Amino acid sequence: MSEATATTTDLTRFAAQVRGLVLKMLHGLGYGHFGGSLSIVEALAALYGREVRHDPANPAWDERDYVVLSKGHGAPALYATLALRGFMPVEKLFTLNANGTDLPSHADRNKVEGVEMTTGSMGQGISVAAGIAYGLKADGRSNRVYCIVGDGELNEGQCWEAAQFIARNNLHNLVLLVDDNKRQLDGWTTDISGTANFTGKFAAFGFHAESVPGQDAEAIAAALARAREVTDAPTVLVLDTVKGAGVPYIAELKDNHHVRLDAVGKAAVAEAMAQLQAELEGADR
Ligand SMILES: Cc1ncc(C[n+]2csc(CCOP(=O)(O)OP(=O)(O)O)c2C)c(N)n1
Ligand SMILES: [Mg+2]
Repeated sequence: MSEATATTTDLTRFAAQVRGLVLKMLHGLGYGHFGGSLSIVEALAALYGREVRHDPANPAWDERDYVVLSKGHGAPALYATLALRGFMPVEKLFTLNANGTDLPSHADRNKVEGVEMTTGSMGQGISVAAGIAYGLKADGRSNRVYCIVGDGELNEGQCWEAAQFIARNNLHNLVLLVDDNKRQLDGWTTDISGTANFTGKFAAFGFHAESVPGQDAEAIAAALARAREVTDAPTVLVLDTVKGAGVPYIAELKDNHHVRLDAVGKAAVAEAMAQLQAELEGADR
């Protein structure tokens, strides 16, 4: 099996490695987008561990699949995943946000190999993903496109314009993954934009819509495999996730979107890191 098609048999372990690196990066900095990085760890593990055709030695490979992280502030998790797949040395991760860094806090395609789209302005990535999928389909190519969008991000009208376009053109080569972590920058999504029911909304737009346990990498991988078989509609996977997943201290914070760690927070995150490390080492024995 070539690098390009290598898969990870143990997705749970892969996810734990990604989560551990995210924590190490943000703990070292003392601040960052903890909540929205931690909730997408399993989605990224399923994508890069099993589903996405990629070649770290040739990031621009013609046959690659495309991942667009529309919620660009989740970049630490994407960078960690790419590093573990070999797109960059793991040590480079710890330059996140440093002066002159090539790893800005939001995903940047001009600076990071493997990142397909520069994102951070909510709502734009999904439109770009639609365009990529449209072009690939028009050219009769088999590459697939995956787009991770936030539940709060779906407040943006642009997302629904893109959803109409995706359904109208039956872009079944595209899978949307909604990180339904119930929270956005300034509170609970239902308090801000009303009832969510994303599966119902996307189904009404013409999508094949599934609800998936979003902190279960195997379940996500299975749903992604099912999506390949759906050719009469694009697929959306609404991932039932927790903002700050894997770190109770972060998940329970009132404001966990962008967290600046105080002494208590530093200790709590350090404890979560130690626990993850022990689990990974225990699994090795
Ligand atoms: C167009 C635009 N408006 C506002 C913001 C500020 N902003 C950054 S993240 C965010 C909330 C995102 O919430 P969600 O999509 O639920 O992300 P997550 O829960 O994963 O952090 C907002 C409003 C932005 N980046 N872009
Ligand atoms: Mg959210």
